Formats: sequence, C-alpha cells, structure tokens
Amino acid sequence: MSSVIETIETLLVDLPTIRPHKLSMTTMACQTMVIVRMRHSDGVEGLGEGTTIGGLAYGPESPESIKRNIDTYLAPLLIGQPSNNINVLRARMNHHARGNAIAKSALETALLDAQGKRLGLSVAELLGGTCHSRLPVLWTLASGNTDKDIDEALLRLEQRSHCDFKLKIGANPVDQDVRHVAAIKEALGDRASVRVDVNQAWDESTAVRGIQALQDAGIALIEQAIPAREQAGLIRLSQRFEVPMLADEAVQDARDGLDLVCGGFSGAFALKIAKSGGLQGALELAHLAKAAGVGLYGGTLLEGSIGTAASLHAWATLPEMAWGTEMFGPLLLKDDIVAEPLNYHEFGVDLPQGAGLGIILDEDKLAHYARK
Ligand code: MUC
Ligand code: MG
Repeated sequence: MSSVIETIETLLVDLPTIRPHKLSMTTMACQTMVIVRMRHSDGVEGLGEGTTIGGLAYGPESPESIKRNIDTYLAPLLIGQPSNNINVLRARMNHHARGNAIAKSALETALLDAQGKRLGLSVAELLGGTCHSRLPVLWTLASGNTDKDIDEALLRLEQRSHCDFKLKIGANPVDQDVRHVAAIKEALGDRASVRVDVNQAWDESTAVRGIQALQDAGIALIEQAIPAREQAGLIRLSQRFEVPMLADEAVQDARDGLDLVCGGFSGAFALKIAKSGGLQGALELAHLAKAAGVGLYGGTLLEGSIGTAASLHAWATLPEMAWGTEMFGPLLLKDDIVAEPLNYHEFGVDLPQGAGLGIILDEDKLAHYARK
C-alpha cells in the first residue's frame, strides 16, 4: 500500500539576528520562520519552511497567517492524500486556495523532502539532477551605518566568505543613500561587486536621479527601485540605463516574468521559492527567463537553513545563474535549529548532501526557539 500524508505540524520559530538588519520598510532584530513537519504513513517525515520579512512589512503573508492558513485550509487538502504525486498535490492546493505562495512553498518543500528520503535521492536529483555542487553567495550590508558596513564588508572579504555585496537602501533621502553607497563602493574598489536593493521605495523620477548617480559610482545592479506593480516603469528604467535592473517584488512567478519580457524588460530576475509557491514555480520562472535572455539571481526572503537548503537544491539544477545567489539567511541568525549547519566557505556554500534536503533537525534547539 503506498504512503499517505498523515499529519502536518506547523511551528513558529523566532531566532534573533546577529545585528539589526535595516531595509527600506522595516528593521529586523529577529527572524520568524514557520517550520513544517509533515509525517507520512510510511514513517517518513518531510521538513519545510515558510518565511517572510518583518511581519506584514514585506508582503501580504505574515508568519502567523502562513501558519494559520496551512493549519486551517492547506493541510486539510493534503492529509489522507497519496504522498508521492507532488504535481497532483500542487495542483490541488492551487485549485482550492488562491495566493499564499509562502505557505504553499513550505508545503511543497516538505513533500519534496519526504519523497527524496523515500527514494534515497536529493531534492535536486528529484528535480532532474545537479549542475552545481556549490553556489556563490553574496552578503547584504544593512546595518544602517556606512562605517560599520565598510568594516563588515572588509571582514567578509578577508575571511573569504563573500566578495559580492548588496546594500539595502531606500529608508533615507535619495542623496543620503547615494553618498552611503558611493562611500562603500569607493572603500571596496575593484575587490568587490556592489549592488543595491531599494525594495520599492522610490517613485520613477526619484529612481531616474538615484540610478544615474549609482551608475556613475560603479554600482553593478539595481534591485527593485520602484513599486512592484509599476511594471511599465521598471521596463522604462531597464531600457534607459546601462546598469541592469533586477526585478524582485515585481516578478513573483512565470506569469509576471512573461509580462515583463513581453513589455520589453531586459536585465535580471530574482528567483525566490517563497514568491513562486515553491521550487517548481521558481524553476518555471527560471526557464522562462532563460528563453527570454534575462539573467538569473538566486534570491532569499532571509530563510533559515531549511528554506535556504530547499532553494539551493532548486538553483543547483540550473546550468547558469548570471548574478549568483544571496542564500546567506542562516548566517544572519545567531543560532540554528538544524544539527549540521550549511557549509559556507570560499565565497560560497555547498549543496547539502544526503536524501531529501539533506537537513536534520536539532530537536532541542527547535523546542527552545519554538513559540509557546
Ligand atoms: C529582498 O528584497 O531581496 C534579501 C536579502 C535581504 O537582506 O533581504 C532580502 C529581501
Ligand atoms: Mg529584493
């Protein structure tokens, strides 16, 4: 008799960050992850993670809504169903529940982890196989202070942990932000590529002024300068400047990618399993981008080790990611809930080995950080 899904447990887990992480819309001192434990009748457990940034500050799903909507609506769609046809279960969730991409991503991750453990294959192997066993990882500078950011970048370079840096801007007036970025780029020189993420904070005319100054300062990539819904504006910016635009909040899934490409967008797309409802949705966007000549970037919603491992398995199946990845989420947290943390070294991270995600929980740590 084939296995069925028996129980789905969701836990809110709060982990402190190593320093305040300042974005245009919020400053984080703690990251809250929704951890999914999906138990199957054959004794296999699948792990998943659904994580966002700053409660409701980043997007329409909060940690509490992810947990509640899994418990109330999505888990009942899966419990009692055969474990191993993930495509059918994805379609079932999408048919009966709109939106909630982060919650669906956590569940799809748990299904893939369980299926991999069942078959003795890694998640990347389930997705067709790995093109890479390690991936480059950038670091995000977001302390809110120019000198601290420079010190942090120099230390990361010296430790050979990161050589690409993304600066979070948009919380301050544009001229102040431009001075901050230019000072960091000047301090790092040619040793590092410096990019910025505005997280939707500018209107289009502010963006034209800001991007011109950032281009002149040698910034390599401009992420989501204007609001997500202003796709026409993002297309205009991509056509106006030499420095490439990276679409993040504007491109949730393949459908958004298609609209941008058909409208004349050029540049790059940030892939995130959380935006696209899971690994397969993110890969659908990646394949569309490849066909359209748009570059790829492996993005994060600052997930912990489980969500980061899931993303790495997806990105490892892609032959090329022109802009590398930012899968540094676990390094921003003071502690971890997994027995063996991901192996970060030499400006990148190794794809975890073993069946499924290749991740084992540390039960004591999980119990310690789980919200009571
Ligand atoms: C985002 O918008 O890209 C990625 C790195 C970081 O610090 O925040 C995230 C979200
Ligand atoms: Mg972004």
